[in-house]
Amino acid sequence: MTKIALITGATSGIGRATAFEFAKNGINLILCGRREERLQTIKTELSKLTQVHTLCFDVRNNSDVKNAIASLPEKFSTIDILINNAGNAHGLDPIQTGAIEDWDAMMDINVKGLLYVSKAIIPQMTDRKSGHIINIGSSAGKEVYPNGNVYCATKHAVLAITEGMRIDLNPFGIKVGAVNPGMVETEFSKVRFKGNEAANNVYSGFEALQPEDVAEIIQFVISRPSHVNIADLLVFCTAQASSTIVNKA
Ligand code: NDP
Ligand code: 8X3
Repeated sequence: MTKIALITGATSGIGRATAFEFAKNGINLILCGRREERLQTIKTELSKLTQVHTLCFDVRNNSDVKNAIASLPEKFSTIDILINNAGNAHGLDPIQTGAIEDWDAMMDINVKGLLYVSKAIIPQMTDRKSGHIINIGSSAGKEVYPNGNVYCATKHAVLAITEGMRIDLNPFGIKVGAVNPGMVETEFSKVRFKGNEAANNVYSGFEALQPEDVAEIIQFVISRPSHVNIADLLVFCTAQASSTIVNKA
């Protein structure tokens, strides 16, 4: 049976690469993001390989999330795989000078947005007693690094939510797991540094993970036999040993 995956944050980086990887593997796609034009471009490209539906909404707005999921046409309404990927870091400042707007954005998108999307989709999974949820955490959810404070807190929360979901959804046979990458070369740093110069240096001097590397791992995770659930996976590029140790040339 052809599966349907809903991917949040599919307009860029890891989410976009996952959409391409899933399409190659014949999975039908519901692609989400705020940038409608990008969604349409990706839909045009991937429609050659699989069936694609797009949903344009901000994960921060719970009623928009609910309306978007409720609007799905019949043939896309059964979601087998949920990839909770939408998220970003906003700022890299010590706690004493961090901006409230950055903290709000990270909490609202990375934590509350993930919960809103999950809440809109989980009931159909519990009804069917099947489904697979993958939350994109981060190495920042495993350790805290200088100036990472609130971003790290949101990713620690993603890991706690993942464990909570896995426990509560266990009686329903629903798989839940987290994929936690280290540094991946995407638009992540452009968002974190708001387009400032600092964003240009983040991935220089070493070979960072590419979004396609993470997408292949996600494809591996979702393609395990039904009795196998990869609960928690940490992946670094070879040059990275921890959040603060990167072997740069
Ligand atoms: P990108 O900036 O390339 O992509 C982020 C995606 O999230 C975009 O598609 C964006 O879409 C979407 N998004 C952001 N805010 C919202 C919102 N309010 N509502 C809906 N969608 C939103 O970054 P990455 O691909 O790197 O990040 C994806 C995930 O991976 C994030 O959760 C990030 O924390 C995590 N991660 C990233 C790492 C890295 O080093 N890059 C490492 C570890 C984890 P749009 O703007 O169109 O809404
Ligand atoms: C993204 C990786 O090291 O910038 O989650 O926090 S890091």
